[in-house]
Amino acid sequence: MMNEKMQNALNEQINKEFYSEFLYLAMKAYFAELNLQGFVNWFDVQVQEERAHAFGMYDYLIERGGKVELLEIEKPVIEGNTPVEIFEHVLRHEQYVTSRINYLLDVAEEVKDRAAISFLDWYLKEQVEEESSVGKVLATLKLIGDDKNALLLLDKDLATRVFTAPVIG
Ligand code: OFO
Repeated sequence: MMNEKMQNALNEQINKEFYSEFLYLAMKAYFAELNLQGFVNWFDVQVQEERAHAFGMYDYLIERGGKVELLEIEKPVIEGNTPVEIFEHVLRHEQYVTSRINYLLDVAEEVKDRAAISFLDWYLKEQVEEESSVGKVLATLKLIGDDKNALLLLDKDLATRVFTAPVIG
């Protein structure tokens, strides 16, 4: 039986991962309107990753004999009107998610759930990668400024991103 506080925290995080999927779906549509297909692809990969993160926790709860409780997913709100502002929002969002994974680890430590600590370590490493990859795109966008040709080059680069189903845990 899983500790109730741990179980609740995991259910809340499942919800946050699905919210992330929704947020990135909304951002994908923003870039589709601009016809920046490489950015569309980048967000499409991001969407699939978030779904995989949610399902990773969902499967884990079931595996541990816990109770999955699916919570209402909020309407996503994009902060910003330019690619730079949107990637600033993505970075803020990922930093927030990192803080939530740290909170989950705090709970796991508090209730002495070593199995959960080991499971959540994967998410912590994933967040380091997420923040880093988002930070790189943001830094490039800032360098690009108003240069449309450079933006199209970045778009071409982002078109090469491929989703690989993660092996979680
Ligand atoms: Fe699930 O890592 Fe982004 O939010």
